[in-house]
Amino acid sequence: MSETFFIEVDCQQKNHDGERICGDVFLSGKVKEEKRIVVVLSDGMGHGVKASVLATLTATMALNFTKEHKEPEKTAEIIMNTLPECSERKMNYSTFTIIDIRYDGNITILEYDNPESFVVRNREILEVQRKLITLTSEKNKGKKLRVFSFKGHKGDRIIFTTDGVSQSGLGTPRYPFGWGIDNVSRFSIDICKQFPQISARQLASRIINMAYRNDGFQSKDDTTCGVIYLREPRELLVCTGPPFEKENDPEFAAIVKAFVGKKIVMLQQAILSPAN
Ligand SMILES: [Mn+2]
Repeated sequence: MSETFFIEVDCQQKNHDGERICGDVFLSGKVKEEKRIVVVLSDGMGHGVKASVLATLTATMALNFTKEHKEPEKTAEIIMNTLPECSERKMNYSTFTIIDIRYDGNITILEYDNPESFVVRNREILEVQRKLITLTSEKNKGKKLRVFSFKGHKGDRIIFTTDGVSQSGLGTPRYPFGWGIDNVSRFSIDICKQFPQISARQLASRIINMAYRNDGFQSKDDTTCGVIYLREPRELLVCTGPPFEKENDPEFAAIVKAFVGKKIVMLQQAILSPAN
């Protein structure tokens, strides 16, 4: 039986110092009929408008191809063939992370050149087996995609960033080689221990703010953190409408009473057994 959870998706960003536009692009989309959510993060090379255009192109293609179930290799090839290539370094102008979440908890993550994403489960980093896909077409020969799948559980948090986060603080005495994704994972675990119910948005904000601090409050790159939190669904009861038929009022009141009563019981249980 699959657990029921709500998929909370959020993303926080800081632009490269002095830029008014972000060169990292985050997109997400629902495929309601298939019970899926696809989330994409792309980092366009450089910063400012040019980076933003490249990343928007990449993210849009990645999102739409993934929605349509195109194979990862094909998606990657099309993106790489569409985008211009840096003439000196023979590198593509943008990177991407694609996360495909099914409501039943089956999650697949595909990465190209972005820092490795990670999953926090029960205050630990979930161990995953990454598979390397090497592209074979003449133009993109040797380029590597990383892919892994896992079954998500209630409480899991998937955290993914651009290199603006992992390389924050680069060259400072504290982090001569940058903050590093291991430190980002440790930091995330600490935050989740401190605030077991922290929302996707708040966790992403804390990570971004720390990266910003590492960079001395002048971001050296566009900095993005996305968080997907498989959380306990929250129930909401909306009561509205004019009282047309008085004789139905007690029934209406009973629904509200039952709902509120259930909430109080749940609240008591939560107080008696705080989440560990
Ligand atoms: Mn970057």
